[in-house]
Amino acid sequence: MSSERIEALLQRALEELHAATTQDALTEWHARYLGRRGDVTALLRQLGTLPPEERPAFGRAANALKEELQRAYEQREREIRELELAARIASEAVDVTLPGRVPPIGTLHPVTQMIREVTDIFAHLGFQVVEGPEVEYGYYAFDALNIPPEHPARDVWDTIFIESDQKEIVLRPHTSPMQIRVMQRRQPPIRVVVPGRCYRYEAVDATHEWHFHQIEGLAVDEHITMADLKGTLAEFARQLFGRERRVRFRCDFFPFVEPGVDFAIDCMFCRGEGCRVCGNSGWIEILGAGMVHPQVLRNVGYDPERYSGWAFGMGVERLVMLKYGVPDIRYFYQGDLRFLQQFDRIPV
Ligand code: FA5
Repeated sequence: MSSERIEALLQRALEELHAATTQDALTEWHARYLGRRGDVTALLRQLGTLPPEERPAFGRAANALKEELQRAYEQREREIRELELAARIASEAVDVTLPGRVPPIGTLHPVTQMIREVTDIFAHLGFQVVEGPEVEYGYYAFDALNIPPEHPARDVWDTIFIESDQKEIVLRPHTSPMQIRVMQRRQPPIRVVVPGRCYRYEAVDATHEWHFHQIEGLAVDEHITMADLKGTLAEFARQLFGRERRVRFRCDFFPFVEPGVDFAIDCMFCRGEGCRVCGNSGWIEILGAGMVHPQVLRNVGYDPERYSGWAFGMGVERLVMLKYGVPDIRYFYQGDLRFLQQFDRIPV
């Protein structure tokens, strides 16, 4: 074989080596030229077939070719490794200047927000927040509250009964049973508010749910009067609905208070002139309240000659509806995020 052909093989191999741009192409190239069946290996094998006088020169040339290609191969391998690394770094690059994706974290339910707002107001007026059972004995839900078994007022609560045979067990229809539980456990002075779920066997409509929330209030001490009730509720209403609110107390009946009242504020939508929200009366009823009935005090072992007190109970959904103009109570429990996300002031 002439030195021209060795030179031609060298040129061809080097050209193809530079055309290889991946590890795979490089491996293929190596097999083609330097592998066991490669062109250079085949060249070296021809050595034995040459006349002895040509062998040394040919051997030197072929070995030089092999060494040069081996060097070029190693060099190209380094280049390709660097190229591939650079491409990977470019494709996996993270642009740290891009704005982050904020995960949706949800918000507190409007009823939870309102419970916190109301209990905060009362906490600042010196009331403690307590909670009680949703599954309740009939004794606490009715009897101890001066509602005897056959009293027609018992129907008023449209109660869901869990057991009615021996010991009456109900889903509490109001938070008032907690008046009894708190007074049984403690001695006056008592100032508590009790937020919680209530249940009634109710035909559901725009203002009535079968499951809703109330906040009960109870203050018992010596010399507690109706004036304390009026002052406390007026201050509460003004903190929640605005300092300019006017308030109204009218007679009402609940078996566990005497006298009983309903408490209303002037309508904040029409400023008392009369509109759809207040039914053209100019007033919006917020809650029921009254002086704790002497019989209820006796039922928990308090002396009504010494202690007096007042209590109130308000519907939480009703407060949210008033404050934010929600037209239908059913929105609260349908889980529609489009509704709930409007109350995103306080993240969880
Ligand atoms: C009571 O439940 C009395 N326990 C309140 C009370 C406590 C009076 C202490 C005196 C002393 P009433 O049934 O009116 O009262 O319910 C009070 C509030 O709960 C209502 O004004 C209303 O806002 C809310 N409420 C009652 N039923 C429903 C219902 N089905 N869906 C939504 N809210 C309701």
